Amino acid sequence: MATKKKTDQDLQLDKDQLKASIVRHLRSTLGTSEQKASPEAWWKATAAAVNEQVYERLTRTQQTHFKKDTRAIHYLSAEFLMGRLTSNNLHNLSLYKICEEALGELGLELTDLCEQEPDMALGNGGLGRLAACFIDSLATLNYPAVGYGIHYEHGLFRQEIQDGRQIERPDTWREYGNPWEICRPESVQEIPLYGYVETVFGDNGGLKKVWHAGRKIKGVPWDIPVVGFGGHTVNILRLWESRASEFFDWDVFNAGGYVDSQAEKAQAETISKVLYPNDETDAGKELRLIQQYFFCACSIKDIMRRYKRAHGSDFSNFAAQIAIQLNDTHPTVAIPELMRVLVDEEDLTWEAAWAICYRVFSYTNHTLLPEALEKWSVSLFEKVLPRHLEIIYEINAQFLNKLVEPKWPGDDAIKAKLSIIEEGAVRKVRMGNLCVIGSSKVNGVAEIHSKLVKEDLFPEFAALWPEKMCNVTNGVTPRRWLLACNPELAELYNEVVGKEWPLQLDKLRAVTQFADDKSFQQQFMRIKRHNKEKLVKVIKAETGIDVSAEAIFDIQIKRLHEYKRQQLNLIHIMALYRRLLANPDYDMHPRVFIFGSKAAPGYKLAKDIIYAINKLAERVNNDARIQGKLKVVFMPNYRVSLAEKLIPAADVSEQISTAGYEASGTGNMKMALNGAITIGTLDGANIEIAEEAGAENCAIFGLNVDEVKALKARGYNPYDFYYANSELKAVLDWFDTDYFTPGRPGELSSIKRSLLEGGDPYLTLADFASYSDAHKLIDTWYRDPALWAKKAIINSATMGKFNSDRSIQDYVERIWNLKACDIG
Ligand code: 73E
Repeated sequence: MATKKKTDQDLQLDKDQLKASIVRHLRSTLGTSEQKASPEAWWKATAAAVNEQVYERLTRTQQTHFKKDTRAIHYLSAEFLMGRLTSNNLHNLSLYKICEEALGELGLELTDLCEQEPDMALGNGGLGRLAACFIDSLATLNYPAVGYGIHYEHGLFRQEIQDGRQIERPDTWREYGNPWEICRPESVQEIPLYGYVETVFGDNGGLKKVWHAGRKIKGVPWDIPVVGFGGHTVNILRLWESRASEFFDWDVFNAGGYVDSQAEKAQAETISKVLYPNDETDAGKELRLIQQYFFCACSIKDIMRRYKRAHGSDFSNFAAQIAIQLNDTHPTVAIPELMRVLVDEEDLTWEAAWAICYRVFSYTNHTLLPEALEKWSVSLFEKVLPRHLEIIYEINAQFLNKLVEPKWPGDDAIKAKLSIIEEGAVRKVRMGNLCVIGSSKVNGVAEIHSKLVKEDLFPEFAALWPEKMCNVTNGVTPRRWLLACNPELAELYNEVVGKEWPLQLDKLRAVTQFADDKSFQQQFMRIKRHNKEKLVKVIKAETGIDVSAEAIFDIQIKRLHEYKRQQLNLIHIMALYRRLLANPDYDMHPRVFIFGSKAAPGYKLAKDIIYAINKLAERVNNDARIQGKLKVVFMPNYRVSLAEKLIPAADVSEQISTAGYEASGTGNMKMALNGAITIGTLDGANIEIAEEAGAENCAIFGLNVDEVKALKARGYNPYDFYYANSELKAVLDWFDTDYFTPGRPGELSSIKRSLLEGGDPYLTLADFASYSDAHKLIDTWYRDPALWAKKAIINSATMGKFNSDRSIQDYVERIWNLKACDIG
């Protein structure tokens, strides 16, 4: 029976309906009552009520996409750092206000209920959060899209700080069930692993490869609905959970001996058990390769199934219907997997399959750091994915013979460099090269980064395919990173420029005309002050530290890595402390330095830096001599939901990476959008932020990319800077004393060692003096409230470019060639 399609209007709830629905779900879904329900039950009942709306719109979206047979983008990413979804879904469905009222009538605070939700921390940092912003924008712009990833049972570890040191505890985001995910047993997939390849005669008399898997793993999909702003399109994020398969090939497996079936099950489930906590480093572990293959193979099967439902086995439309974006090299194995499926299972010729394959895939590079560029040993590949290795060899042979040899005849050095296989004592598969060869487009994530990808990382590939390389500057969703996290500023903007800015962030530029307006400045700074006061309470609750909202809130929040240079911030704070001790009247506006950062568990120096920050904090915060002019706060367990509290309260945004190392950064965009002034190097998106806001509204310091290269080429000697700057020398020597670790001298020495004997690979000492000057400038600016307000306003109002909707629109035009699909 045909039912009349509901319009958005038909679906829209009023307060009383929502309230009734929440209470109904409290009773019938949560099995409790208003009298005894816990805050958690209330949160889940609210989510269930919201889900009624979500599911209606999800079904409508899926039916429309199917009926219109739309081309879709499939965003493959090993990480999606979603954070919390309740407030976001309410905002995107225009239900936030009425939900607040409905709960208010029930005697509850919506913001309190939102605090019940654990973060979905299925990512390490910027790369995972970018994927989350992108799927928000795709749904918002009504593009047919599916996010594909891994349903980690444990996301990024929870960080505790004990005696100043980081302790890792397991993350348990779904221990008691998560209301935003739906299990889809009807779409389970089975994935082969290990085994061997046999060559047989095919039906047409030709030779054919058959992969006899050593074992099979079940992939169970969990769907998280992704509600676009305005609630028209609801796409899905599909995350694969691994389970033991009922199927078991005893013939093959018995050859290797008996294995206890329980152990078998545990092994299968290990695959999606935990997120590797390494940001910007290659784990190089067998399980990681299996994780990557597992989610890629499940996703390719899922894409195939959906394509064949509409087109059968006619693959002539495949590349027109399907676009796949590889979020860094982590999903690269999807390329040989699609080749395998097309050639071995669908019987296409190699040439036909390849013509489809490279048109389907595109690759985003996120980093130039050598330690992050993935390489898998050939022997591991051969063991886990024997057929894929053969396919990679064939792709490589064709590439070298048909493209490299004609362009550089007889040049073996270039062949060795461009080959997918790295020769040496341990032969390796270079996933970056495979990505470039197997993709129609390759993009970097900020102008400067894309230039370096082209000129330094892949220059020969760029010479072969000049059209392939492009840039898409990152962005962030203004719904989460302004509308939801900074409601007072959002309201002020609504009044001044109207309510379109969450979709058209460029509209905020009109606010610049009030940058000099006294009364607007006061309103703007009153909001900042209020956000800081709220953060003061959070800091007290989380760390016990008292800070004053009078002070400048100077924030560095990001993963801990030497190239991001938290150590530069640290030594500068120590320098300020020394100045204050030497001269109690040292003239500076009170400053609170706030850090939030997780270190990879095996990254010793990063953990030492966290320890040093905490030890410095203990000493400084309890030193009456400096009269509260300096405070240092390390906020434990930095995560998306904490970022939402820190960012609206930031006066100063620390973006101090060594130029050339931070591909883009996205925290820099979020803080500027919320009215913070950037102190930063000319690196990544900082360059474009300074272009938009005006260099005079940022505190830019340090060596630029060319100067970094030149200094390294000349031969950088950190001792030159150590001996030339007595303050710097004194600060570094402080690390060897027990001033911050009473009775335990040397506990912080590793930091000094890395900066001197270690050669200071990230040029911390070279940039110190310039960084210190930039901080002095910040201090003078802040002491002129009108000047500061003006700069803060201009920063916030000029961040329109960094809307992730703009990034997605760039991807659509430069790479994906997609059409928006009207659902209404
Ligand atoms: O500059 C950031 C960038 O803003 C970059 O470091 C980060 O990606 C962000 C989004 O484009 C990034 N993460 C990783 N590589 N680049 C990475 C590498 C291996 C594992 C996990 C993350």
